[in-house]
Amino acid sequence: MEILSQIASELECGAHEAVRALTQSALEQELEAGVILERGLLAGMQVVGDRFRNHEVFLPEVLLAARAMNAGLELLEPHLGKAVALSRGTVVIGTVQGDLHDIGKNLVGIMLSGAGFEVIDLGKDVSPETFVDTAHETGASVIGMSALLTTTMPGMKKVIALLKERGLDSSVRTVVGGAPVTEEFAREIGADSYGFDAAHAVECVKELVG
Ligand code: B1M
Repeated sequence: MEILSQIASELECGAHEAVRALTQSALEQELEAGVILERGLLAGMQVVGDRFRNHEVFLPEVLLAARAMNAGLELLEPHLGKAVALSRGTVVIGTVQGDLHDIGKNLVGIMLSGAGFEVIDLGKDVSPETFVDTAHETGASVIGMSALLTTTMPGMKKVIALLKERGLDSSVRTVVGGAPVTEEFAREIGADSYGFDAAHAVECVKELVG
């Protein structure tokens, strides 16, 4: 669809106002929020990621693309997932220490809220202590961790170790995800579950709170 490729190409240029306006028009044309996300915003971000890897664009362009992505996401948020009246439980989410990527984590939060979970979003660059203390203090039953860098993935293992050390690992379960994270890595570090995308993360959390 024309408008979806326009969203993708404006996002590639980092034109956040155009992305916001086009996302609004797409919603007014009654396109599904999930389709606008996948074939518009995420398609554009994929191109930016590939160009960044090939050194065709640099950090400033990626930052502008991320700002444009967030402008579109803000409008999609109320439409992603059906809001459920009853709270299914509390989930603490965040991006692990040293890691500033938060777009995927934000999506996970939006989807979890849409599915009826109470979400406590700790943001990015979150220390193991903050994850564990917050889960303990709020009575959360799940911690969801995101990592986008191979160098920050070990932060997930530290959170799981700290939960064990404090005897909380049976009451607070863990879900991990993010582009470099694999099911095998999740198993290796003793995570309870691995979500390959935001929608799957919701399924994982539902299973864990059972
Ligand atoms: Co950076 N970056 N970045 N970056 N960045 C990547 C991740 C990279 C793959 C780019 C590349 O080389 N092609 C590369 C990592 C290489 C590696 O580690 N192997 C990289 C690098 C190297 C860096 C810097 C080190 C660059 C530098 O400074 N030289 C630096 C690090 C800063 C830091 O964190 N300390 C850096 C900085 C940045 C920006 C700040 C400019 C910006 C982030 C802005 C922001 O998030 N607010 C940025 C961006 C935007 C990217 C790319 C282009 C896009 C990431 C993104 O948002 N994707 C990325 C390339 C790429 O991934 N193609 C790249 C869209 C998002 C929806 O996908 O987060 O994967 P994602 O989430 C997915 C799934 O992974 C999953 O669900 C989502 C889909 O539904 N998921 C979960 C995510 N979390 C989950 C949690 C779950 C379950 C599923 O359970 C809890």
